[in-house]
Amino acid sequence: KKISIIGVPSDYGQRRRGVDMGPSAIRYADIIERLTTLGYEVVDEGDIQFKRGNQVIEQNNKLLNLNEIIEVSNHLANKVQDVIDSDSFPLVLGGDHSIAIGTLAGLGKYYKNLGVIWYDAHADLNTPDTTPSGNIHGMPLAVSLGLGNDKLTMINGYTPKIKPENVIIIGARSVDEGERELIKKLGIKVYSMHEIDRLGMTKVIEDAIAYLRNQQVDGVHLSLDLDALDPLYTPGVGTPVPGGITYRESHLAMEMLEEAQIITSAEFVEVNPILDERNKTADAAVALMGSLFGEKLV
Ligand code: DIR
Ligand code: MN
Ligand code: MN
Ligand code: MN
Repeated sequence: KKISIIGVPSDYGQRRRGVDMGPSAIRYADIIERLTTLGYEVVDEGDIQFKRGNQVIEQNNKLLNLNEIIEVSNHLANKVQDVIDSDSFPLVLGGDHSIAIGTLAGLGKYYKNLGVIWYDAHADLNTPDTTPSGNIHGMPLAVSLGLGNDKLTMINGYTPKIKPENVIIIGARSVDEGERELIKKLGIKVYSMHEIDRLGMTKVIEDAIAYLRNQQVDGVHLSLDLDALDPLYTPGVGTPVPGGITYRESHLAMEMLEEAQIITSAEFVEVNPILDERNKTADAAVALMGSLFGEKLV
């Protein structure tokens, strides 16, 4: 039982500074101790190295900081592959959600039928044609499906990284028009807040697990954007949306995923300590990681 922590201090996928400090905030919230107590060998791989500094705004107004994100993604994809090669569980700490491009580019080299649980208030299915913001953190799911800018879709030399029928979005409540059309066109499974309210989180996760098993996936990646939770519980995020998933529902989801022993890699993104209340969001992230890795209340 080995977990490798990979920090990705990137804020290039959006315009609010501070999310590059997410990995520090999560380490400060005692992630290593928490997982070590559960009996894992925890290896901190440190942070991915790349040039950091002022964001290059408007280099391309439909693909903000494109070149920087390509560099981060390449480094991260390589690191994720190294971790899998060492028979360890890749646990990636963001950074904004654009880092998922690199994570999935690494994972896709090993998993030919990877399942993905995208736990997020947003669908992250924009392309340069549909983006309302130019922010690449609104695009990583589309990019991984092979849609969008070629330099992004071709990271690590191949595309697509995942298949639409293996993706499940949970927690959506802020979806752009182009994303809505893409969800329909590709038939992506979405449990929006409506389904979570109506069915309850227990049924949502049971269904999600059954669906992925039926797809005969060879692994499942959990991409958890802390803005999936209601901003009451995770205020330290760049794009908070009210009406979100509760803290307890999220723990339940993690606990059920752990019981099913289905998750083979994970990333926790969008923790921005500058926007936070005394590291509450990183604390929540670490608590959820505890549940995901088998912490029990009694
Ligand atoms: C919006 C916001 N859909 C965009 N996306 C965010 O800019 O593309 N994703 N915040 O997490
Ligand atoms: Mn470099
Ligand atoms: Mn996201
Ligand atoms: Mn989001």
